[in-house]
Amino acid sequence: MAENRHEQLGLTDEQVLEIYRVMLTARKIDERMWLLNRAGKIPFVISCQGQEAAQVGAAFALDRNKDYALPYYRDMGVVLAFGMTIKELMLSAFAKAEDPNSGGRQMPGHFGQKKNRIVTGSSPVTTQVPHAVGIALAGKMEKKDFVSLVTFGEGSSNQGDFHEGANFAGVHKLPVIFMVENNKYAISIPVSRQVACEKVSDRAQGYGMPGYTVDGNDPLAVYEVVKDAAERGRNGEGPTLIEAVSYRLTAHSSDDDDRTYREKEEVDEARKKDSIITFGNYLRGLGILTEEVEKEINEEITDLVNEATDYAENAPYAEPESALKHVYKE
Ligand SMILES: Cc1ncc(C[n+]2csc(CCOP(=O)(O)OP(=O)(O)O)c2C)c(N)n1
Ligand SMILES: [Mg+2]
Repeated sequence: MAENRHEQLGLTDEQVLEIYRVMLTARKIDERMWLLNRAGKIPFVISCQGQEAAQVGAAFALDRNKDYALPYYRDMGVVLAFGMTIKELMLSAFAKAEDPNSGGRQMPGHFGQKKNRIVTGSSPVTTQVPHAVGIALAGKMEKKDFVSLVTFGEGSSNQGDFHEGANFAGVHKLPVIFMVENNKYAISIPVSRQVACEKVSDRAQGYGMPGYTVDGNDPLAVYEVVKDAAERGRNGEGPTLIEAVSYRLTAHSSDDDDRTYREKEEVDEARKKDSIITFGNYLRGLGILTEEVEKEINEEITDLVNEATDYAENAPYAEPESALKHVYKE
């Protein structure tokens, strides 16, 4: 038998299987979206592929009935874990009126859903960081004990918004978890051309908070460090910077051709560490993901994705007359 690593984190077999299910759901939705895009049915895809472990591991370490998520465009795993449904994600991909994120008005990946405390972001990267800090400040002032999780790419960690937000949160000891999803690229720019320090987490010291770099392909490693960060936040000990290192398995978006700036061999090598495979193997090794369970989960998710695709494709677009809704006072 393989070593059981989740028990010592206080996770049950059911919980780790659920983590895997959400990761696989994100992957399968994403794969479907690429097919729909290439078939000319949806305009744009920006993938989570390669980052599911970090996203779902982090979300499961939070109190998903209380904490706030300020995700970025790749965070399908985060928003699924926070309660957004497959159908809702598909409605967004098809830009239909019923899309809960924006009624089909925003580009896909601009996640926002008030009832699940998923806070909508803007297209300029990293603007969600000061928002997360503001939410944490409000929580502290109102003596509530929630934390806010804000995620962004390593490229985005070079934006002023990150540095301003991190500094303010450090000074005021706010319950914010800054999680950098380091997928090694910012569109065509490799990480070696983005940051001069060795690890993005090294930056934490400058803002008076602890910084950790963890394997972003391992949901348990991410879970552990986010769990600790949430506890620190709730205890009034302030923010934490976490860097989850993985690899972007797809092109930047459906409008990008990554063959122009990276070798196929590099991508193939990274695929060997794909968390869907490696975490699946961990669960198989412990007899949790048996052949029977795996077949059942796969069929279940495929059915749900099929259903969601059909529903969203046939759903109506917003009425043209509603174009100015939320723009001017009504
Ligand atoms: C302020 C700003 N500058 C540039 C862009 C264009 N842009 C969109 S995504 C992106 C790359 C971001 O890279 P990273 O933060 O590493 O996230 P990743 O896409 O790799 O997950 C850029 C430059 C933008 N949206 N906003
Ligand atoms: Mg990146």
